[in-house]
Amino acid sequence: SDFQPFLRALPKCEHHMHLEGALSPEVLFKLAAKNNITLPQDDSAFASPESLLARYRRFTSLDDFLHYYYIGMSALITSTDFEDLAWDYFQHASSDGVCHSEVFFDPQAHLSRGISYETVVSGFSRACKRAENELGVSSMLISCFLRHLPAKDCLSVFEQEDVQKRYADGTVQGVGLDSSELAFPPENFVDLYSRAKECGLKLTAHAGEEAPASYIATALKELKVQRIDHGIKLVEDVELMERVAKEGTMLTVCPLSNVVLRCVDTIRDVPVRKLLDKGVKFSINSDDPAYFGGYCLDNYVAVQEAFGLSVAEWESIVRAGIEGSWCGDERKGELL
Ligand code: ES4
Ligand code: ZN
Repeated sequence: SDFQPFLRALPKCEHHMHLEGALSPEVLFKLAAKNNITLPQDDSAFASPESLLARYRRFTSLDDFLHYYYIGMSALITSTDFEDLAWDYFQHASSDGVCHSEVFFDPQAHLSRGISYETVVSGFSRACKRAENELGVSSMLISCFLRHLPAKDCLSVFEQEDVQKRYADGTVQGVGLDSSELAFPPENFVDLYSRAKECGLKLTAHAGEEAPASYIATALKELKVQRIDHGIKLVEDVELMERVAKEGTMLTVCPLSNVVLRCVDTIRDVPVRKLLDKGVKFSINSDDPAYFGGYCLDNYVAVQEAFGLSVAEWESIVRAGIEGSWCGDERKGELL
C-alpha cells in the first residue's frame, strides 16, 4: 500500500540530523572549487561527484563513513557556505513534512581548520531563522563534541568565550556527543556534561550505535542525558530497556544510517517492533542524509516497508516525537 502521502502529512519532528551530513558530493565539489580546497588526490573516490556518491554506497563502518564526512566538511569556509548548507537541508525537511528539527553541528571539526565558531554559528542560525519565517519549520541548534578528541580539549572549546556567548544568548541550546564510539566511552565526558548541565543546556549523546548497551547506561547515569541518539543496542539489555521505557527517555533512531554503516543488516533488524512493544519512546531521523541516501521521509517509508505499522502506531510514534522535542509547550501544542 502507498503510505507515503500519509507519512508525509504527519507532523514530524526530527531530532538527529548533522547539518554537515547534508553536504552532497555535488555541493562539496562546487564549494571546493569556489574555496580553492584540494580534495585528496590519492583516493579515486574523489575523481567526481558520481564516484564519491558511489563510494558512499559502500561504507563498511562508522569510522569508514567518518573519514569521508570530515574530508567533506573541509570545503565549508564562509558563513554563507554554512547558511546555504543548512538552508538546503531545511528545504528538504519541509518538503518531507518535517515541522520541527533539532539539528547537530560539530564545532571542533571547523575550529581545527581555522574556521571560527562565530562563522559557523552565524551561518547556521541565519538558515534557522529563514526556515522559521519562510517554511514554518522551527528548529534548535545543538553543538556536538567529538569524542575521539581528548575530553579536556572538548571542555576548553565549551568554555571558549565565543562559544559561551552563543549558549547564553540562546542561539545554541544543547550539547551532544558524536564521532567514533567504541574506543571513546561516555564516562570520559563527565566534566563536560556537568558544566553543560550547570549552564542549563539540553543534553544528549550518541550511545549504543555500534557500542554495547552499557554505553547507554553510562550516558544516562554519568552524563545525565535527557535523550539517547541511536540507542539501537538498548534491546540487548532487557532490564535497561524497561527502565528507559519507564522513565520516558526518547531514542533518536536513524534506520537508513544503521543499514548503510552496517550496524544492522537490514531495516528489519532495526528494533522498531521491540521498542514499540516495550513502550520505549523513539523518533525516526535521517542522521546524515547526503551520505546515507535519504532524508527524513525516506526513513519513515523504509520503516513502513519493513514493519507495516498501523495508522495508530504511526500516530503514537509522531506524538512521542513531539512530546520528546525540546521546543516550548506552545510550539508542541501547535504540532499536536
Ligand atoms: C555520525 Cl552516524 C554518526 N555517528 C556518530 N557520529 C556522527 N557524526 C556524524 N554522523
Ligand atoms: Zn548521528
